[in-house]
Amino acid sequence: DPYADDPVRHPALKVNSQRPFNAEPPPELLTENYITPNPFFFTRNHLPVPNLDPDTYRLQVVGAPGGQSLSLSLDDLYKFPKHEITVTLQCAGNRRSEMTQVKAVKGLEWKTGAISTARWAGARLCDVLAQAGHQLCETEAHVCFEGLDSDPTGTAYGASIPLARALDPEAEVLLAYEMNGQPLPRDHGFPVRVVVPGVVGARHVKWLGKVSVESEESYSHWQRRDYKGFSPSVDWDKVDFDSSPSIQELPVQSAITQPQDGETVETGEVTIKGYAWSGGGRAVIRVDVSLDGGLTWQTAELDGEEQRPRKAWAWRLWQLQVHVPAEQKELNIICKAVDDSYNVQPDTVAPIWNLRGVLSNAWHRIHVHVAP
Ligand code: MTE
Ligand code: MO
Repeated sequence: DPYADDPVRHPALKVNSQRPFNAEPPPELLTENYITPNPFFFTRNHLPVPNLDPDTYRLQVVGAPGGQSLSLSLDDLYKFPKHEITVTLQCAGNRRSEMTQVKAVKGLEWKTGAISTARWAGARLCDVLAQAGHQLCETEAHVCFEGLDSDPTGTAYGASIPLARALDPEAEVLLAYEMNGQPLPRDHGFPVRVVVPGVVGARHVKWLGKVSVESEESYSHWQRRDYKGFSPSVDWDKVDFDSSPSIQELPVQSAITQPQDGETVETGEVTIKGYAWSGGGRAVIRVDVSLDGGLTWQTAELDGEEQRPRKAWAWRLWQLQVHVPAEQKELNIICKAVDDSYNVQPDTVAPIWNLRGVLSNAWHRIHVHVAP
């Protein structure tokens, strides 16, 4: 059993798949803290968790196609300036279960919890690439990442990002060795993972073994044959993965975490809570909440850290106190967020449905009963 050596996990996590391990925190835990405690951080593994020895760990860095490679130990990485930032990581499949309700899709049934936030610390990728003497100045260049997790045929997890993002110090791409002040937990990439702020989780390669500058995107299955968006009319018979770009920055997203769908609330003061986030460093500027299925809207209060312009890498938690009158029997609660490019979420799922169930960011709608 290649999974026999997987780490022990927190029992509060909602497990979507045991082997490989995929789990999300329940909604009430997800937004209890602005920074997600490590044991509750959602986990998305495609393969068994490798057990790596920090003393013999080496990161291979190749600065140019076919160029010489640098071999960095953990101590070598610690010598680069240590950079620490708060970043929200979201899987492209977050809220996939809502797409399934429209029509079946292929993928794990994530609810609203395939998203979490941590303080990440490590070396900036641009500093490491500078030391590796990256040379390629082509605009169509990519930085490819390879994990040390692999399937029985020896194929490793891999992904890539455009070189321009990797070299931009303002993009703050990290080779992270700390998560919330601790060494990375095994499930989250011990000893080193990539953190690409504002970009889909799939590019944040864990158990990082190799970084290389290439003229082509990663040839990994997960870069080329997965994590892409398609029209609702495309099905598995006619899908052409080469026709869509790989997902990088994610669209604006929000969800309600309290109360939960189907719950019964008391009349009087009710607190509605949730999260909102947008990709590419775009800040969330507003969250609108409706109690009547979208007829009228109120603006929620945004909590959490102030956002830096163009570097809003982390989510905002939000809440709204409402008064539910005694004669009310039910509430149809909706939330929708707006980012600082005035991007908004689509109102329904059907027009953004896609066969892989990615990019599910329609208005989040829940129905709650009011206690008589
Ligand atoms: N890196 C490796 N090596 N193997 C993986 O399976 N999964 C990716 C990414 N990095 C993965 C990986 C995906 S799809 C996501 S969403 C994030 O890791 C999840 O990171 P987390 O488990 O720390 O939340
Ligand atoms: Mo993912």
